[in-house]
Amino acid sequence: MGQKSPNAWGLYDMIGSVWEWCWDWHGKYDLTRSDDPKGPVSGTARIFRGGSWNDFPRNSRAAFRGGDDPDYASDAIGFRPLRRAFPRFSHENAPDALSLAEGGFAPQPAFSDDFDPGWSATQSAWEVATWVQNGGHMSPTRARDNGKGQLVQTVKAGEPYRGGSVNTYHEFGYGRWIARLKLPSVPGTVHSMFTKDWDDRSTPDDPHDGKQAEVDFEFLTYTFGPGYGEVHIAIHFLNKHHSRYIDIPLDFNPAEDFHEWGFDILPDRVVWHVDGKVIYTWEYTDFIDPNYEFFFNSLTRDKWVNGPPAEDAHYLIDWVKFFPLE
Ligand SMILES: [Ca+2]
Ligand SMILES: [Ca+2]
Ligand SMILES: [Ca+2]
Repeated sequence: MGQKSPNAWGLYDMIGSVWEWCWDWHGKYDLTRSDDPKGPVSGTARIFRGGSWNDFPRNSRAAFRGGDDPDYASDAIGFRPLRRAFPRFSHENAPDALSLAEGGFAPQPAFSDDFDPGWSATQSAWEVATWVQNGGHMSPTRARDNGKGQLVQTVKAGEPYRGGSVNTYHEFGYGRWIARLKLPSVPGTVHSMFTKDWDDRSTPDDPHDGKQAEVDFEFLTYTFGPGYGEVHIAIHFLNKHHSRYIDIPLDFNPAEDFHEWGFDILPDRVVWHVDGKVIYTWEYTDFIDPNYEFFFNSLTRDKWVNGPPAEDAHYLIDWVKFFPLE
Protein backbone atom coordinates (compact mmCIF):
# COMPACT_ATOMS: atom_id res chain seq x y z
CA MET A 1 0.00 0.00 0.00
CA GLY A 2 1.11 3.56 -0.72
CA GLN A 3 4.11 2.54 -2.79
CA LYS A 4 3.06 4.46 -5.91
CA SER A 5 2.49 8.20 -6.24
CA PRO A 6 -0.82 9.60 -4.97
CA ASN A 7 -3.34 11.23 -7.27
CA ALA A 8 -4.12 14.97 -7.35
CA TRP A 9 -6.23 14.66 -4.16
CA GLY A 10 -3.50 12.85 -2.24
CA LEU A 11 -5.22 9.46 -2.42
CA TYR A 12 -3.14 6.34 -2.90
CA ASP A 13 -3.86 3.09 -4.72
CA MET A 14 -7.04 4.22 -6.43
CA ILE A 15 -6.56 2.00 -9.47
CA GLY A 16 -5.82 -1.68 -9.86
CA SER A 17 -5.72 -4.24 -7.03
CA VAL A 18 -9.52 -4.49 -6.61
CA TRP A 19 -12.35 -2.41 -8.03
CA GLU A 20 -13.81 0.01 -5.46
CA TRP A 21 -17.54 0.13 -4.85
CA CYS A 22 -19.00 3.65 -5.23
CA TRP A 23 -22.18 5.04 -3.75
CA ASP A 24 -23.60 6.09 -7.15
CA TRP A 25 -26.32 4.03 -8.78
CA HIS A 26 -25.59 2.94 -12.31
CA GLY A 27 -27.23 5.04 -15.01
CA LYS A 28 -26.55 7.31 -17.91
CA TYR A 29 -24.29 10.25 -17.17
CA ASP A 30 -25.92 13.63 -16.65
CA LEU A 31 -24.71 15.54 -19.70
CA THR A 32 -25.11 18.86 -17.88
CA ARG A 33 -22.65 17.86 -15.15
CA SER A 34 -19.30 16.50 -16.23
CA ASP A 35 -17.53 17.36 -12.96
CA ASP A 36 -18.16 14.80 -10.21
CA PRO A 37 -21.48 13.45 -11.57
CA LYS A 38 -23.64 11.96 -8.81
CA GLY A 39 -25.58 9.36 -10.80
CA PRO A 40 -29.35 8.80 -10.67
CA VAL A 41 -31.24 8.97 -7.35
CA SER A 42 -32.12 5.27 -7.46
CA GLY A 43 -31.33 2.15 -9.39
CA THR A 44 -30.54 -1.55 -9.13
CA ALA A 45 -26.77 -1.59 -9.66
CA ARG A 46 -24.09 0.35 -7.78
CA ILE A 47 -21.01 1.58 -9.59
CA PHE A 48 -17.49 0.30 -9.09
CA ARG A 49 -14.39 1.94 -10.49
CA GLY A 50 -10.66 1.64 -10.85
CA GLY A 51 -10.15 -1.82 -12.33
CA SER A 52 -8.57 -4.79 -10.61
CA TRP A 53 -5.75 -7.34 -10.76
CA ASN A 54 -7.93 -9.20 -13.26
CA ASP A 55 -8.20 -6.36 -15.82
CA PHE A 56 -6.21 -5.12 -18.75
CA PRO A 57 -4.23 -1.93 -18.05
CA ARG A 58 -6.60 0.14 -20.23
CA ASN A 59 -9.45 -0.60 -17.78
CA SER A 60 -7.47 0.24 -14.68
CA ARG A 61 -8.40 3.91 -14.41
CA ALA A 62 -10.96 5.91 -12.43
CA ALA A 63 -13.03 6.91 -15.45
CA PHE A 64 -13.74 3.27 -16.34
CA ARG A 65 -16.74 1.96 -14.47
CA GLY A 66 -18.68 -1.22 -13.92
CA GLY A 67 -21.84 -1.88 -11.95
CA ASP A 68 -23.64 -4.71 -10.21
CA ASP A 69 -26.22 -5.59 -7.59
CA PRO A 70 -24.91 -4.26 -4.24
CA ASP A 71 -25.19 -7.83 -2.84
CA TYR A 72 -22.73 -9.12 -5.43
CA ALA A 73 -19.32 -10.19 -4.13
CA SER A 74 -16.13 -11.04 -5.97
CA ASP A 75 -12.41 -11.34 -5.27
CA ALA A 76 -11.89 -8.47 -7.70
CA ILE A 77 -14.18 -5.92 -5.94
CA GLY A 78 -13.51 -4.16 -2.65
CA PHE A 79 -14.24 -0.88 -0.98
CA ARG A 80 -12.32 1.93 0.67
CA PRO A 81 -13.02 2.66 4.37
CA LEU A 82 -13.12 6.37 5.08
CA ARG A 83 -13.00 8.30 8.29
CA ARG A 84 -13.87 11.93 8.75
CA ALA A 85 -10.91 13.96 9.90
CA PHE A 86 -12.42 17.16 11.16
CA PRO A 87 -10.39 19.94 12.78
CA ARG A 88 -10.94 20.28 16.49
CA PHE A 89 -13.06 23.20 17.62
CA SER A 90 -11.07 25.65 19.70
CA HIS A 91 -12.51 28.53 21.76
CA GLU A 92 -9.34 30.46 20.99
CA ASN A 93 -9.35 30.10 17.21
CA ALA A 94 -13.05 29.83 16.33
CA PRO A 95 -14.65 32.92 14.76
CA ASP A 96 -17.18 34.90 16.77
CA ALA A 97 -20.86 34.27 16.11
CA LEU A 98 -22.65 37.38 14.91
CA SER A 99 -24.13 39.55 17.63
CA LEU A 100 -27.93 39.74 17.80
CA ALA A 101 -27.85 43.11 16.01
CA GLU A 102 -25.36 42.00 13.34
CA GLY A 103 -27.35 38.86 12.65
CA GLY A 104 -30.64 40.75 12.35
CA PHE A 105 -32.13 39.01 15.39
CA ALA A 106 -34.64 40.66 17.73
CA PRO A 107 -32.87 42.25 20.72
CA GLN A 108 -35.22 40.53 23.18
CA PRO A 109 -36.20 36.86 23.14
CA ALA A 110 -39.65 36.00 21.83
CA PHE A 111 -39.58 32.84 23.94
CA SER A 112 -37.55 31.96 27.01
CA ASP A 113 -37.63 29.80 30.10
CA ASP A 114 -35.41 29.94 33.20
CA PHE A 115 -36.85 26.71 34.63
CA ASP A 116 -37.34 28.44 37.97
CA PRO A 117 -38.23 26.29 41.00
CA GLY A 118 -41.78 25.03 40.65
CA TRP A 119 -41.52 24.76 36.88
CA SER A 120 -44.07 22.41 35.48
CA ALA A 121 -44.39 21.00 32.03
CA THR A 122 -48.15 21.26 32.28
CA GLN A 123 -47.97 24.99 31.65
CA SER A 124 -48.77 26.06 28.13
CA ALA A 125 -45.16 26.42 26.96
CA TRP A 126 -44.00 22.80 27.02
CA GLU A 127 -45.23 19.28 26.71
CA VAL A 128 -43.45 16.24 28.11
CA ALA A 129 -43.12 13.29 25.79
CA THR A 130 -44.80 10.05 26.80
CA TRP A 131 -44.29 8.45 23.42
CA VAL A 132 -41.43 6.59 21.72
CA GLN A 133 -38.63 8.78 20.32
CA ASN A 134 -35.57 7.38 18.55
CA GLY A 135 -36.62 3.88 19.62
CA GLY A 136 -36.75 4.79 23.33
CA HIS A 137 -39.77 5.23 25.54
CA MET A 138 -39.96 8.74 27.01
CA SER A 139 -41.15 8.98 30.60
CA PRO A 140 -42.45 12.17 32.29
CA THR A 141 -40.48 11.22 35.42
CA ARG A 142 -37.26 11.54 33.41
CA ALA A 143 -37.81 15.24 32.60
CA ARG A 144 -38.52 17.39 35.65
CA ASP A 145 -37.78 20.49 37.69
CA ASN A 146 -34.86 19.92 40.07
CA GLY A 147 -35.88 22.79 42.38
CA LYS A 148 -32.60 24.63 41.67
CA GLY A 149 -33.73 26.59 38.65
CA GLN A 150 -32.92 23.82 36.19
CA LEU A 151 -34.76 21.32 34.10
CA VAL A 152 -33.08 17.95 34.61
CA GLN A 153 -33.43 15.05 32.22
CA THR A 154 -32.25 11.67 33.44
CA VAL A 155 -31.30 8.37 31.90
CA LYS A 156 -31.16 5.77 34.67
CA ALA A 157 -28.47 3.13 35.04
CA GLY A 158 -29.25 -0.19 33.45
CA GLU A 159 -32.60 0.96 32.12
CA PRO A 160 -32.52 0.39 28.38
CA TYR A 161 -34.44 2.50 25.91
CA ARG A 162 -35.78 4.94 28.46
CA GLY A 163 -35.31 8.67 28.65
CA GLY A 164 -36.99 12.03 28.91
CA SER A 165 -37.97 14.72 26.44
CA VAL A 166 -39.74 18.05 26.47
CA ASN A 167 -40.82 20.08 23.46
CA THR A 168 -42.52 23.39 22.93
CA TYR A 169 -46.23 23.58 22.33
CA HIS A 170 -45.64 26.40 19.87
CA GLU A 171 -43.98 26.42 16.47
CA PHE A 172 -41.09 28.67 15.53
CA GLY A 173 -39.41 30.03 12.43
CA TYR A 174 -36.02 31.52 11.58
CA GLY A 175 -33.97 32.78 14.48
CA ARG A 176 -31.34 32.04 17.11
CA TRP A 177 -31.73 29.46 19.88
CA ILE A 178 -29.39 29.53 22.88
CA ALA A 179 -29.50 27.27 25.93
CA ARG A 180 -27.22 27.06 28.97
CA LEU A 181 -26.46 23.38 29.40
CA LYS A 182 -24.31 21.02 31.42
CA LEU A 183 -23.99 17.48 30.16
CA PRO A 184 -23.38 14.33 32.18
CA SER A 185 -20.09 12.50 31.71
CA VAL A 186 -21.67 9.03 31.86
CA PRO A 187 -21.12 7.02 28.66
CA GLY A 188 -23.98 5.22 26.98
CA THR A 189 -26.41 8.12 26.61
CA VAL A 190 -27.28 10.84 24.12
CA HIS A 191 -28.53 14.28 25.16
CA SER A 192 -29.81 16.79 22.67
CA MET A 193 -31.16 20.19 21.92
CA PHE A 194 -32.88 20.23 18.57
CA THR A 195 -35.73 21.45 16.46
CA LYS A 196 -38.11 19.19 14.62
CA ASP A 197 -41.37 19.69 12.79
CA TRP A 198 -43.02 16.97 14.84
CA ASP A 199 -46.61 18.11 14.46
CA ASP A 200 -48.44 20.48 12.16
CA ARG A 201 -50.28 22.43 14.86
CA SER A 202 -52.86 23.73 12.39
CA THR A 203 -54.31 20.21 12.08
CA PRO A 204 -55.22 19.22 15.66
CA ASP A 205 -56.95 16.01 14.60
CA ASP A 206 -53.56 14.50 13.73
CA PRO A 207 -50.95 15.05 16.49
CA HIS A 208 -47.99 13.75 14.49
CA ASP A 209 -48.16 15.10 10.98
CA GLY A 210 -45.20 17.48 10.80
CA LYS A 211 -42.70 17.40 7.97
CA GLN A 212 -39.97 15.88 10.21
CA ALA A 213 -37.27 18.40 9.28
CA GLU A 214 -34.67 18.70 12.03
CA VAL A 215 -31.69 20.74 13.19
CA ASP A 216 -29.71 18.95 15.92
CA PHE A 217 -27.08 19.23 18.59
CA GLU A 218 -26.52 15.73 20.04
CA PHE A 219 -23.96 15.27 22.79
CA LEU A 220 -22.05 12.00 22.63
CA THR A 221 -21.14 11.27 26.24
CA TYR A 222 -19.08 8.21 25.33
CA THR A 223 -16.52 10.56 23.77
CA PHE A 224 -16.17 12.80 26.83
CA GLY A 225 -12.87 12.89 28.69
CA PRO A 226 -10.49 15.42 30.23
CA GLY A 227 -10.45 18.51 28.02
CA TYR A 228 -12.26 16.70 25.22
CA GLY A 229 -15.69 15.80 23.91
CA GLU A 230 -17.57 15.41 20.64
CA VAL A 231 -20.87 16.83 19.52
CA HIS A 232 -22.94 15.43 16.67
CA ILE A 233 -24.54 18.13 14.55
CA ALA A 234 -27.13 17.22 11.96
CA ILE A 235 -29.77 18.50 9.59
CA HIS A 236 -32.65 16.29 8.47
CA PHE A 237 -34.32 17.80 5.45
CA LEU A 238 -38.04 17.98 4.79
CA ASN A 239 -39.81 14.64 5.03
CA LYS A 240 -36.49 13.09 6.08
CA HIS A 241 -35.60 12.52 2.44
CA HIS A 242 -31.98 12.99 3.37
CA SER A 243 -29.78 14.26 6.14
CA ARG A 244 -26.30 15.57 6.77
CA TYR A 245 -24.32 15.12 9.94
CA ILE A 246 -20.83 15.48 11.31
CA ASP A 247 -19.19 14.73 14.67
CA ILE A 248 -17.13 17.70 15.79
CA PRO A 249 -14.27 17.31 18.27
CA LEU A 250 -14.17 20.02 20.94
CA ASP A 251 -11.35 21.51 23.00
CA PHE A 252 -13.31 21.01 26.22
CA ASN A 253 -15.48 18.46 27.99
CA PRO A 254 -19.14 19.63 27.94
CA ALA A 255 -19.66 17.81 31.27
CA GLU A 256 -17.14 19.90 33.18
CA ASP A 257 -19.16 23.12 33.27
CA PHE A 258 -22.17 24.96 31.93
CA HIS A 259 -21.81 26.40 28.43
CA GLU A 260 -24.13 28.42 26.20
CA TRP A 261 -24.96 26.23 23.20
CA GLY A 262 -26.87 27.62 20.26
CA PHE A 263 -27.78 27.51 16.63
CA ASP A 264 -29.04 30.08 14.17
CA ILE A 265 -31.65 28.72 11.77
CA LEU A 266 -31.60 31.01 8.75
CA PRO A 267 -33.09 30.89 5.26
CA ASP A 268 -29.80 29.87 3.64
CA ARG A 269 -27.80 28.23 6.42
CA VAL A 270 -27.55 26.91 9.96
CA VAL A 271 -24.76 28.15 12.23
CA TRP A 272 -23.98 26.10 15.36
CA HIS A 273 -22.09 27.88 18.14
CA VAL A 274 -20.98 27.60 21.75
CA ASP A 275 -20.18 30.49 24.11
CA GLY A 276 -20.54 32.87 21.16
CA LYS A 277 -17.95 31.03 19.02
CA VAL A 278 -18.89 29.35 15.75
CA ILE A 279 -18.53 25.56 15.69
CA TYR A 280 -19.83 24.96 12.19
CA THR A 281 -21.86 26.55 9.39
CA TRP A 282 -23.88 24.62 6.85
CA GLU A 283 -25.22 26.38 3.80
CA TYR A 284 -28.06 24.86 1.83
CA THR A 285 -30.78 25.87 -0.56
CA ASP A 286 -33.45 23.23 -0.07
CA PHE A 287 -34.38 23.47 3.60
CA ILE A 288 -37.61 25.38 4.02
CA ASP A 289 -38.79 26.96 7.27
CA PRO A 290 -40.98 24.12 8.46
CA ASN A 291 -42.78 25.58 11.51
CA TYR A 292 -40.82 23.37 13.83
CA GLU A 293 -41.05 22.72 17.56
CA PHE A 294 -38.03 22.96 19.87
CA PHE A 295 -36.89 19.95 21.95
CA PHE A 296 -34.55 18.82 24.68
CA ASN A 297 -34.20 15.09 25.04
CA SER A 298 -32.12 12.41 26.72
CA LEU A 299 -32.06 8.78 25.79
CA THR A 300 -30.03 5.62 25.66
CA ARG A 301 -29.69 2.97 23.02
CA ASP A 302 -27.39 0.05 22.36
CA LYS A 303 -26.53 1.00 18.81
CA TRP A 304 -24.40 4.10 18.27
CA VAL A 305 -23.73 4.92 21.95
CA ASN A 306 -23.48 1.48 23.60
CA GLY A 307 -26.15 2.07 26.22
CA PRO A 308 -27.61 1.65 28.72
CA PRO A 309 -25.36 3.62 31.09
CA ALA A 310 -23.71 2.12 34.18
CA GLU A 311 -24.65 5.16 36.31
CA ASP A 312 -27.55 7.60 36.25
CA ALA A 313 -26.90 10.40 33.73
CA HIS A 314 -28.35 13.85 34.47
CA TYR A 315 -28.61 16.52 31.76
CA LEU A 316 -28.97 20.00 33.31
CA ILE A 317 -30.75 22.77 31.41
CA ASP A 318 -30.50 26.16 33.12
CA TRP A 319 -32.33 28.29 30.55
CA VAL A 320 -33.30 28.59 26.91
CA LYS A 321 -33.99 31.63 24.72
CA PHE A 322 -35.20 32.17 21.19
CA PHE A 323 -34.45 35.40 19.28
CA PRO A 324 -36.45 35.54 16.04
CA LEU A 325 -34.92 36.82 12.83
CA GLU A 326 -36.43 40.25 12.20
CA1 LIG B 1 -44.65 21.91 13.58
CA1 LIG C 1 -51.31 18.12 13.51
CA1 LIG D 1 -32.41 28.55 35.39
